Amino acid sequence: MPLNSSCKIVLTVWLMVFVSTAFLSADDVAPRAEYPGGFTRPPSQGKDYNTWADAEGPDVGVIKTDPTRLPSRVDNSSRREYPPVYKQRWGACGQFASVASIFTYEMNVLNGVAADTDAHRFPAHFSWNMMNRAENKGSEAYHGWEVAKRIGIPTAQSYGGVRLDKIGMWPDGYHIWREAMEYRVSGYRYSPANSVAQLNEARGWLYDRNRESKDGEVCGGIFALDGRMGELKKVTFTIPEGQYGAGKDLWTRWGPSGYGHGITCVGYDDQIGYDVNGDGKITNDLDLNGDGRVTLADWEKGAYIVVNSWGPKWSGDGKIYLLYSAMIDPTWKRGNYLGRAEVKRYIPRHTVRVKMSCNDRTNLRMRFGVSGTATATSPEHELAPEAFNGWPLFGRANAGHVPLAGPGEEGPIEVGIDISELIEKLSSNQGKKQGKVFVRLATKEKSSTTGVLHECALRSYDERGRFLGESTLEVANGSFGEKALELSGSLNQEGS
Ligand SMILES: [Ca+2]
Ligand SMILES: [Ca+2]
Repeated sequence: MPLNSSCKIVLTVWLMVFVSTAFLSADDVAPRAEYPGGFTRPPSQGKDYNTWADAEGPDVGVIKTDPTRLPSRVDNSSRREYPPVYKQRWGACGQFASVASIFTYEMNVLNGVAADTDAHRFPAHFSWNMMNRAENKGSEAYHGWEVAKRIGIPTAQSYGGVRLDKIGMWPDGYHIWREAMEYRVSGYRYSPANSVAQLNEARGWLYDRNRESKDGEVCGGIFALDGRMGELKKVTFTIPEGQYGAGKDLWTRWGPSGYGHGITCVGYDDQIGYDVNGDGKITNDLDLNGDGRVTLADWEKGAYIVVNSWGPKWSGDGKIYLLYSAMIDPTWKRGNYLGRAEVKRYIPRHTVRVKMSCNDRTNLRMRFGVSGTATATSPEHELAPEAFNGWPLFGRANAGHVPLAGPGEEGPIEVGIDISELIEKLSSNQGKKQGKVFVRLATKEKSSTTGVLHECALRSYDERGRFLGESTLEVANGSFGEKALELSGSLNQEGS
């Protein structure tokens, strides 16, 4: 197709701006963050919600890097920080990708440890049970990353494994919730991989996070992606004998039908290819889709390395190649994007230890408040933790209309809630926070939900996370329901 004059002008401008970047052409769209739909962030937060706002690393496309530095192959699943290939239980693929694989890998990179023990692995089911309505429901990667932002994720060691045997269970034990607070996501981002420039940014993230580190060892990041899995046999091929990667399986495109499946992109290999159009050659310079241009969509060579949570024996080793060109699929928009997460460690300074029961955890309404005045009768600042207010962040997804502990589990559990953010609003006197703390337990209006508070205590920690002390609030008979239960006490903890 001949270029018309306006295209020629655009082409000239592109060449002027990117003349030093060999890969870019008129068809290339620069790397950028994007929010293509409700699967990339919680719709309740509106279109201005910046999922990368609290991250420290540079945003997608901010740093211009030289793609010629990139090696032809990167496989981060062979690094010690990466956990084993898991076999998922129930429809928790989104959390096996976003938390059990990606969060685990990133946290181990941050901490400099190997994923060789449950103490350095993170469960798929903790975050899943925050949003699956206590049923076998699917999840998005962002659900896990938002749980990790707002609560944290406990290790598989304290949680009782990467997966549990029953859907919808919440952990019983303050120490599990307290541990979770330390392991957090600071930000997450989706970006398209539909042009060569975007592909190079993605390859750069997988190789060295586009930091172009000059000091020896580099360590790349990994991605969540959402594949369409129907009629997979039609798009799965084994690389023939005599070719690079012979015997390995490859997806030439997403399945022609079906629904989304959360999987993990751990690397790439530029040499892997497949003769998609059957002309006897593996090419990147022929127009295979007949649109008159040669773009990434036409490439037969170059593939992502994908880990699937269908077990270590699936496709030989639990992994498969996915052609770069497969990510350009107008019939499967979800499959056009890669999601990354940045993690951080965090030390809470003030928490609440609560032992309680409630016969419908989604109808629970728990609020904490503080006032700087010891004689105050109402709080100046308040905090309503998502998990104990029915997860308004997740819209229709929630933890289910089941008891606090899980389906059929009427008894109390002990949980921990971080209220550092609230206490930090109070002024200090000689390093000690002073004021009054309020606790309000209620239930959703017009519901018949009831609960019983057994124990409620404020805890404080020093800047290294060492326990300083606990002060107990008087609970009285602890019952709440149509009538709210309100407690208060002065903030007079040791060291607080
Ligand atoms: Ca070919
Ligand atoms: Ca083409």
